[in-house]
Amino acid sequence: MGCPLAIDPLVRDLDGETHALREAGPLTRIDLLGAPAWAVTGQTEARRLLNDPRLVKTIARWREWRSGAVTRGWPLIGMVDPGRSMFTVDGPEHRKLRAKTAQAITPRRLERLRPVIDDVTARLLADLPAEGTVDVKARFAAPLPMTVVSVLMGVDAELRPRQHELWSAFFSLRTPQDERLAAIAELNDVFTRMVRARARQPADDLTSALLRPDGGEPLSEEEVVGNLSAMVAAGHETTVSLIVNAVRALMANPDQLRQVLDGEITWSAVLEETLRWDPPVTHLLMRFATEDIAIGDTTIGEGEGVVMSYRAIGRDRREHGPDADVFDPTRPTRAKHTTFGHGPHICSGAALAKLEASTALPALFGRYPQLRLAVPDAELRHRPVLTQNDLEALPVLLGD
Ligand code: HEM
Ligand code: PLO
Repeated sequence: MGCPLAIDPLVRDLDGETHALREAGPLTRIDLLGAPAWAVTGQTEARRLLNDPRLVKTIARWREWRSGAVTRGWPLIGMVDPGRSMFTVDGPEHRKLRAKTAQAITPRRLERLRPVIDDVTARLLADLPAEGTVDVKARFAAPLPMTVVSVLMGVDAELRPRQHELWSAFFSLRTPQDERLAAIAELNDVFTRMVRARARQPADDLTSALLRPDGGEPLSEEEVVGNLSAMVAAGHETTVSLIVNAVRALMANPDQLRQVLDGEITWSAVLEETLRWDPPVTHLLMRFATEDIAIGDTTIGEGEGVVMSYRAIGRDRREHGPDADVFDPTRPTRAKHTTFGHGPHICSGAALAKLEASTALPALFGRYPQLRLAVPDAELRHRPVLTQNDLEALPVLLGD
């Protein structure tokens, strides 16, 4: 077996890393800041493993955790040991923890959020300075999902700026570990206070709904806090990148942008191809094997960790053909990606993410059809976030 491929926490060459992973095969050994794991880069293998009950979320099954090789000092610990929520349990318990949130964001219930999405989009657009270089990430793409998920869950407006800072510290691998652990503790405090307030006085939000037993067994305070934290983290951190990466891809492909603006290519096709080609999630940490699992000519050993490397999975040539590295919203397989996951933990917020992006993008390009990058594309940099595909900034010129 070759040397495990070390994943760069500073994300200095994301395309290079995605290619190296894909070329290493559908299952390959990686090094995650000192911890060994398997990376899955093939779509067929990913789907098979995501439906395999022998792979579980609980860190108690991880060999490196049991041996003490990985501790809370490991920078990625917040992704694999964040406490109890739908994200960290499996089987019947998982179904129970997930049911109410999944029901609350069905397409029908989402209609209630549409006016919020429209209003926030319009306000953010109106506030953009018409001249000079504008960071569309900071000024447009980032505030929308944070506001929408906060309204959905009932997070008060005055808490949102601090939330933004705390999540940013949580994800960045430049954050010293003691500061990251402090940010995790503060987030947990804020959400616990919020859940207690809703328990005393329910409001018309999903956090209050999570506290209602509705004839079933009630969730514990820890479970409600965990689900709230999962929704806020997942609901904002991913959708920002979907909007940013779609804007970037269109600016780099002016012919396709023209076809989109002329109505020859749909916004939905642009979103699906962005989700495949440059997805919001680079690596999804982590699942653990409860017994040896044979897949192809590889065996994942009992206790080993498995990462879904979604960006490499989107470039699988067996699924998308020899030109899988080309951004092409007209490709027939554009929607046949696995970017929202697969199996029991498949993303429950996919419809919401698409609703937000399919409101934001036409509004932005409709208002500013001349939109173009203010710096060469090659100068754009990623944030030091191993799991998320997160550009530092997207500087553009809006007008003529
Ligand atoms: C789970 C991707 C947007 C809420 C997931 C998973 C993926 C994913 C890959 C599977 C995790 C796993 O296998 O453990 C994305 C992408 C998004 C997006 C690419 C945007 C383009 C959202 C939004 C929300 C959301 C807007 C909520 C408002 C969740 C939750 C889970 C999840 C709660 C955990 C589900 C579970 O473990 O049962 N997402 N997501 N996501 N997502 Fe999303
Ligand atoms: C963030 C820390 C929370 O305390 C627990 C949590 C739950 C859901 C996770 C989220 C964390 C990180 C971002 C994840 C999200 C589910 C989907 C989202 C992984 C660990 C993606 C795909 O990026």
